[in-house]
Amino acid sequence: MSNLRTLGEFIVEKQNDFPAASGELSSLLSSISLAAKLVNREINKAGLVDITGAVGAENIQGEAQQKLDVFANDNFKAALEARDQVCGIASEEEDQAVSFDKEQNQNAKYVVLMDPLDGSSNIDVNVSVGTIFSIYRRISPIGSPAQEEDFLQPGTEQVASGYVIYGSSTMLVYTTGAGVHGFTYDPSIGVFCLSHENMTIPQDGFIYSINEGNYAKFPLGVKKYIKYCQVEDTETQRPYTSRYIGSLVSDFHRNLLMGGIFLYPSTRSYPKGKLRLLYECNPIAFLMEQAGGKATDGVQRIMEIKPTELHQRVPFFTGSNSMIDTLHEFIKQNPDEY
Ligand code: P6P
Repeated sequence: MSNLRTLGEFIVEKQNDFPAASGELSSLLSSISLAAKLVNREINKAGLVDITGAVGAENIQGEAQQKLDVFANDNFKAALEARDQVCGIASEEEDQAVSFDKEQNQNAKYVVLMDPLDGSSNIDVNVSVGTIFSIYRRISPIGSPAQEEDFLQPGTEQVASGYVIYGSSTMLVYTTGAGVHGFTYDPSIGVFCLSHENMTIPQDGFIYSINEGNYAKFPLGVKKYIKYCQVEDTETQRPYTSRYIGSLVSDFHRNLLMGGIFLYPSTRSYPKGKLRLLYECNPIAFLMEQAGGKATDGVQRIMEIKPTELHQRVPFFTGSNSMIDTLHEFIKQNPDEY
């Protein structure tokens, strides 16, 4: 008798972790896993069909939209709209939030924010990419269209978040506030199977992840932390290892498993940081805190930031507690100087 536990079975088992929801989470997450399987199939053959490369359009971020970005966005949006639990979505690929019109959607309790294909510029060079999602209860009245306020809630209000990583194997990792659980996709049976129950990040880490090409533009405190990571000191196992893939989900997933710190500071080019608060930093922060780590903007918890606009960016630091604490010391000693 196989001891395989599928995503669906696990969610039902843990149903009571998702307050006041009779089966809604399982249906919501199964729609996400369905869309993930479709995106996974297209990514795995992207090199064979004309689906890599740019569509010639730009998204609101001013980034060239890759064909798979659009494919992923449309598939996740359709999968979520087809279920009765979601009244609207916000997406990195959509200029405005989308309120679903059908009655069964307007009677729904939840909104989903997502980056449908993060790191998609890496697809053409066969580097892992990911989908990131965040689930909130709506604030606006049930039975009405979703409103902007539903999407501008602080990360502490998330009821669930997760990511899909399309890597050497495809995994779905999520939390509902009761630990972080990872499921590996078995394409031969088309099912996500539990492979990493209760994922926790080591309290100490020895990997730092940052795009050092931007070193000259970093705040002084971050520059001093990078030099700290590079100094030889056997007692603290430095120099640390530098690992940076340039795909948030991949860098995050590796550090979650092995310990480490990911840094995307503000720079002169991105004075507010590059990563988006609502559909990159908050969902990742929820997972990291549930895994026993930290996620901040260099000063405060990411999840306590009150959002002001859909696509706002923030400086983002997340990882093992001891590494985040050390970084904060350097930032405190060297207030924002470049
Ligand atoms: P840079 C991908 O475009 C992304 O949003 C994240 O996945 C990744 O962590 C970051 O940008 C990489 O940015 O400036 O180092 O190329």
